[in-house]
Amino acid sequence: MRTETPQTIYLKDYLPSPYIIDRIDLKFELREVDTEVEARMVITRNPASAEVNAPLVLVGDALELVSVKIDGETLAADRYTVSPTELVIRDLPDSCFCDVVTRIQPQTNTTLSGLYKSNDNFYTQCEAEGFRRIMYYLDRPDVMTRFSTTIVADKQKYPVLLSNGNKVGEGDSGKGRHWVKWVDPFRKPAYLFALVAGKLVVLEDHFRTRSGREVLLQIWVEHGNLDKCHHAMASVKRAMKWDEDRFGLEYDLDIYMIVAVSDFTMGAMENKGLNIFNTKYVLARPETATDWDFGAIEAVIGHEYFHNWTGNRVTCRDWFQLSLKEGLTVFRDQEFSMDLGSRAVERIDQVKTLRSAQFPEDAGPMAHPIRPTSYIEINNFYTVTIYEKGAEVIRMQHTLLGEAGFRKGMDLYFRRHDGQAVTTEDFVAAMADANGADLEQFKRWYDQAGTPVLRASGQYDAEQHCYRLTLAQSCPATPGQPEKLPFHIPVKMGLLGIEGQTLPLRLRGEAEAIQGSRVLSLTDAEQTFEFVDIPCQPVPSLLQGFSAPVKLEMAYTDAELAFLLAHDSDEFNRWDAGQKLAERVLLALVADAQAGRPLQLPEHFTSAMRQVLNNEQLDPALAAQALSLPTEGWLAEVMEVADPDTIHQARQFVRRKLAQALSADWLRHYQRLTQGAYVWTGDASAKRALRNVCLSYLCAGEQEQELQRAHEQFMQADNMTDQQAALAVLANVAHPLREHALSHFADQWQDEALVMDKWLQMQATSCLPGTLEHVKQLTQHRCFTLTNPNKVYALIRSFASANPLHFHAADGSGYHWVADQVLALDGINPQVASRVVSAFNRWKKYDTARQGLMKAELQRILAKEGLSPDVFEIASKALQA
Ligand code: B3K
Ligand code: ZN
Repeated sequence: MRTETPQTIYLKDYLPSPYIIDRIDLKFELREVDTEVEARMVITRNPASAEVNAPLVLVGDALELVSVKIDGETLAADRYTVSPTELVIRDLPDSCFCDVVTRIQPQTNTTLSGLYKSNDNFYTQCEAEGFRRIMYYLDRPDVMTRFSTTIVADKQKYPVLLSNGNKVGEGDSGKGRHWVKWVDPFRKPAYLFALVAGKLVVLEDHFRTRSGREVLLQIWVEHGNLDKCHHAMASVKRAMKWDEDRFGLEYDLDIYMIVAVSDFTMGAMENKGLNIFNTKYVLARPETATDWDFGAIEAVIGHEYFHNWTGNRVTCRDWFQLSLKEGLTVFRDQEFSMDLGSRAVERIDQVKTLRSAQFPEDAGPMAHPIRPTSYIEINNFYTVTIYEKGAEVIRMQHTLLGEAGFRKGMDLYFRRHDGQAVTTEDFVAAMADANGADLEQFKRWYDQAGTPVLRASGQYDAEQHCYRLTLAQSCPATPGQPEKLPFHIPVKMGLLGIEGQTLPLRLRGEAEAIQGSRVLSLTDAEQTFEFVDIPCQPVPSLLQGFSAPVKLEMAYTDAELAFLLAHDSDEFNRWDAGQKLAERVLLALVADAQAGRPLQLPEHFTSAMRQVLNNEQLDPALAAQALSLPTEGWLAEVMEVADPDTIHQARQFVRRKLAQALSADWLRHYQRLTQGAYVWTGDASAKRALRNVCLSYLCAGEQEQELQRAHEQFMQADNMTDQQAALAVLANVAHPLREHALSHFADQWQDEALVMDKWLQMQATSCLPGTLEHVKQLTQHRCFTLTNPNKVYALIRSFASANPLHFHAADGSGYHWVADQVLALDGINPQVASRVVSAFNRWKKYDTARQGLMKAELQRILAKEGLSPDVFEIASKALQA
């Protein structure tokens, strides 16, 4: 057992820092064994702090102090105390120079936080609290400082030396070393500091901002990757243009750099002027990256670029405000992708993520409001709740205020807070003040965790020709929040007439009807809305475009769902109606299988799917989404007690039956959707998506001829989208073609790390018997290493989080192996370990035998001597709940 329990940090304890750091001049001596970092800081008392005699407490993490001086004088030993985590200096003047030198070991830093090495180059990652692994500092986001950085290093080994801002000088330092100095003119918190040094090559381009500033764009990558940077570069330019057009926001430095690194815990990092990216979100060629990858790169490039205003120019006061920058920036990258692609299809993907990852988080032991009130390890709060639910909360404000109102709010937010570190309250205040809107009740979305349930019921009064829609809300208890107050929920809706036409909407008391959809504001626990002049019983289309992150419950008949799937003017709701229908069918089959009843696929479902498939007017991307069944993970979430074996059986049954019933249709469309050479356009990728859904159904019956077809596609594909789709099919069948394709793929792509990640992932998520043993063997494959997060995510986390059948094997073997990996990873990279251990969070969803097995593994993890606070927080909260 650990000896001391890690400390909890509370929002209510926030106090302004007693000191501020006006500027910091850093100098790095990068060396082969260790690195020396010198800092000259200008430190003054903070007039906003009430603590007048407080000592200066600079935080560190695993630091070794070499020297400390105040105003040029070496400090007497009684003026300070030092440990690897703290440097405390007493009796400071009101303003002083503080010179500190530390020694660090980037070469052995496997946490990938602070300064570390990857493939012989140096990189940094300072968010959230990595800067303290470099220098004793006021490492908190409300301390905003002007930085300069001098890097000194071996010229041969590290020809490229980068940091934030503009390069102001460079030269020779003798003995084969050279130096470069960078100055960042913008004040920033330390989490936005970055340094890169090494052998890299660059793709350059330019962007002229709308006010005429010429910006140099650079993408730095390791040798051999230059041909995979063009999509990323095009995405940067699209993002810069879009932010000007949609939000009037321009870039503010003369240079914008992106560096791609293969060892990186997250997706990317928005360091001022020097974004550092996981290679996964930069490198792409049609042969190595899928349509999904291309879209994700565009979105992440957009996301990091958009942070320059929402995050960097206006930053967070403290880490409880993380969603201030993340929710807002996700909303902005979502809108970017929607404006450039298909709004409905993008929205479907967003909601799939929300439902499959955020709803479970909100229903589990880690449930937290988008502005949490406490944490043990802030890195555990880079969650789907802070990010994706955070974006939904911004989206609801957009829905309530409209595009023009939202823009007014954004403009005011920047007018008031540019250059400041602020709170989510400040954001909502800007939105409300700019529009004269009352968002007081709305703010509960920031404070209350849990996914609200929205119950809807309708009643048609044929005599009065009116339709009464009753909406009721409730929200389940979450850890620390037994009771919830009603939320302000925007419910976008429409009513469909008998032919599927949208009916004009006039609420009783209103003078005029609204054509099409409207947004109802639900603020009470229950409210009834009465629509007049409704000629006949309508079918309501509720929560259009998923206007709020809630679970909608409405007693639709199967026929009504099929009707909405066929006719709803809101494309998102068409898809959603189809998913609801599929969910019902699947859950009924699970119940039948559990009771030992014979399984039968209802004809109405087959015919609804046939209609979707054969409706050539429909966007193929939308059809592909509508023809895909809810995942096993989602079905587990909606069951009272999840039964992974039966869920898998029922879902496979439906796939086989649809394969048979529509076999001629799948084939016809598969052939119809053949295309020429690969291009990444919305239209071409939509067709590929649908064609690959057809292939997957064609193979669901595992007939020789169809598997040969998949194999042929696998061998002939000129792009990774088609090759991977075919391999994903083959990876799930016990057939010699599987082995052939997997080994062919490994030979073909052995030198492409990102492609090998796909290879690992497809095997980790296979439903075939023996998958766990196979995954264990793959940990010995030469492409695999526990020190690279992408590899861990591809193999271990995919197994734990995306292979419910095998992770939840009734004998506990999946749990046991994953727990072993968590323990091994904890000593290497606690942030990665903590993401993997989260797979145990939903243990309460399962039967008592599985619950016992999962709890035992969590206890075994918690018993580890010296367990990281990261894993401790997740595992202990899981067991407490
Ligand atoms: N802000 C970074 C995340 C930093 C990760 C900290 N462990 C990525 C992003 O949201 O853009
Ligand atoms: Zn972000």
